[in-house]
Amino acid sequence: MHWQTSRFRLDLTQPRVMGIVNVTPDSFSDGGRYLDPAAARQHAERLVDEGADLLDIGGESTRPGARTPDTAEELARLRPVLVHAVTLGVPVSVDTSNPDVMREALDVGVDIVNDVRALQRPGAVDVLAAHPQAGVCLMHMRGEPGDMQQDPVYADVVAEVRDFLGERCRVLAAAGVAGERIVLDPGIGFGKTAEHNLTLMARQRELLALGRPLLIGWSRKSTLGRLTGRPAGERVHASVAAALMAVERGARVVRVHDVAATVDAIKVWQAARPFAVAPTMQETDR
Ligand code: HH2
Repeated sequence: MHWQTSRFRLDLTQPRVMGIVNVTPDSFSDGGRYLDPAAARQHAERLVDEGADLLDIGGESTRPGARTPDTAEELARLRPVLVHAVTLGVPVSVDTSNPDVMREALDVGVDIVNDVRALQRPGAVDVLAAHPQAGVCLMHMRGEPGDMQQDPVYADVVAEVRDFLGERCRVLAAAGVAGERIVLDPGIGFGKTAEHNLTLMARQRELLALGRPLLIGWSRKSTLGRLTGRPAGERVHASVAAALMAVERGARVVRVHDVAATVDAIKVWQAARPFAVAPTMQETDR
């Protein structure tokens, strides 16, 4: 199992950690912290040092009610950070729904387009189809950030997410985008109540029937706040627990803010799998 991207063919036989860099004034958990390009570049380097296998860089917050920046504004935020990130030796994705931003990002060497709107904006599929092998993450969202949390209703959230993602895969296949370039994401928190999100976790394995790797983003999300009673900045433990559960249920990429903690947790998980090679102990095992 692998993910074909512009510069890297990413082996997904082991779970991968995607570190988040939000170059935004208004992201829900770290808005404004990395709006300055120097701070964002430094943060990207730190995440790679902490063991991130990929970086996801976004210039638009998708939190409920956030304002959508125009193309010039989004690119002004992203460009200096992307140009640096592609020198760090890991695949870089751009978190955008804007086809003009996707094109520019791919031109500066970005490997993956991560689109919470699953390439539904006019022209977005064409950008990916025109590129020989850029990777793409297609995410499910019900509605738009402005209204998505206004009482979302599903007959069967897992079936609806699965059908939507399957349909988007067919659209991309028809446009000539090879399946090996595509990863799928149920979109935790995007037009979903806490119950919907937890149902997606409980029945996550059903999404594996789509035949493509799953990427999941639970990091610091409000369902974890509801479960723990903690604000976004204090959800690291809950986020690690959710990421590990997602991995256990077949996710191949987890999108996280707290890279070091997640990397440690996945190391423990990997070492304890029945088929893992036992690590050699250098000192007395305690
Ligand atoms: N979540 C967020 C943004 N982009 N992309 C994918 N594929 N999956 C996700 O779950 C996902 C995503 C929201 O998190 P964050 O980037 O921290 O916040 P904001 O959108 O406010 O910048």
